[in-house]
Amino acid sequence: MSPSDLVVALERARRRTEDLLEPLTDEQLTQQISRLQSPLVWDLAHIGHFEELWLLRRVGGRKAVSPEYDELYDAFAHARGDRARLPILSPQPARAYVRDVREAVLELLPNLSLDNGDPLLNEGFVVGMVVQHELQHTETMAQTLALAGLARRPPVRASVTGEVTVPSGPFTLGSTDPWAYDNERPAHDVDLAEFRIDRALVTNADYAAFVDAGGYRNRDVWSAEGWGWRKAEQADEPLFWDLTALPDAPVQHVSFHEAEAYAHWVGKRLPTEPEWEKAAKTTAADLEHMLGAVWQWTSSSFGGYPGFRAFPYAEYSEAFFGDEYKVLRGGSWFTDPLVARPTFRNWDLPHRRQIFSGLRCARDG
Ligand code: AVJ
Ligand code: FE
Repeated sequence: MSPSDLVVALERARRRTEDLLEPLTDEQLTQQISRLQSPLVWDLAHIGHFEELWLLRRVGGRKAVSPEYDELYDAFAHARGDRARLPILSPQPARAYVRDVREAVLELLPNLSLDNGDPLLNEGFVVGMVVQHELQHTETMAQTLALAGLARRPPVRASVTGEVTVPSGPFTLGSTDPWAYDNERPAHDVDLAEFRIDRALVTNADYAAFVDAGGYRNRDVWSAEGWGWRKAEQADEPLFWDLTALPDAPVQHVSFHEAEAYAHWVGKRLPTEPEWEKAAKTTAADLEHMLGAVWQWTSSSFGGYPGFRAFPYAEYSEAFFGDEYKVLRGGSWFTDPLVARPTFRNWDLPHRRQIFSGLRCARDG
């Protein structure tokens, strides 16, 4: 990674942010579109604040631009649904802030030594982290736009059927990529029993058969927690379920509970995280849309690999370890290819479905 590669990556992420926000009015940027999401202008300034914090302050030794931003743009300090009421920057000053931070970063970058033994700088890790953070927030903002009825997705279509058998045996779970997150490390060998995994994602037509067959009233295919969610939410179809949607496009905006119930209904199950990654690494040629179509729910809770060490901060991954969060794999149609890698681990609460989430079924071999 040379400094100019880092500049290219930073600029690509910024282009995606600008392309997404450019057509929006100040009203759309500042309003609380949903309690589930931040106002878009919060995400924007938070992107700048994260960049300021890690690149200008931690690496560059600069003083804070404005000390109150540390609390205003701390994702743990206020729930998403409360952020519109905070004294956050309005669109014009937010744009100016992120632009000024970036300008200072571009001045700083050529003077950085990327192999001085500091793990934060090794291979440009911290710049990669800032780039990925921005790209992840652009997807969060795209979810907000989906809730506002403003997100369109390109028509990805399933074109294969059947399953692939993944033979038993060891494979390497995790990543040695210098830009991988702490939760992808350390890479380690895992031995799995034989399993089968569907070559295609579950489509709208597949899922419509489940809805039409009364799947949402069929207690037997839901977990206890899933059934409780379904009743409380009065869910009877996916979020934004659109009967005019392409029947052979992957279903999206399903919760973990819905994904699990669907898989049970067809006599299958969700893949575990290691199964998903082994399929992606060893049989990808036989599988369609492993990356970049819809996030795929796995049956696994989010946790650290053996020997996990939080780096460079515990609030990225470790704060979310435990039974509460389920892991999604593969990236969505919106996810930048830098993030949608076979080892990347996303996670969310099992009832969330404003995310671009679908599923692929698996079963024992
Ligand atoms: C990995 C998508 C769950 O949005 O909470 C953004 C990514 N971390 N800023 C999230 C993240 C810090 C994270 N997810
Ligand atoms: Fe963030």
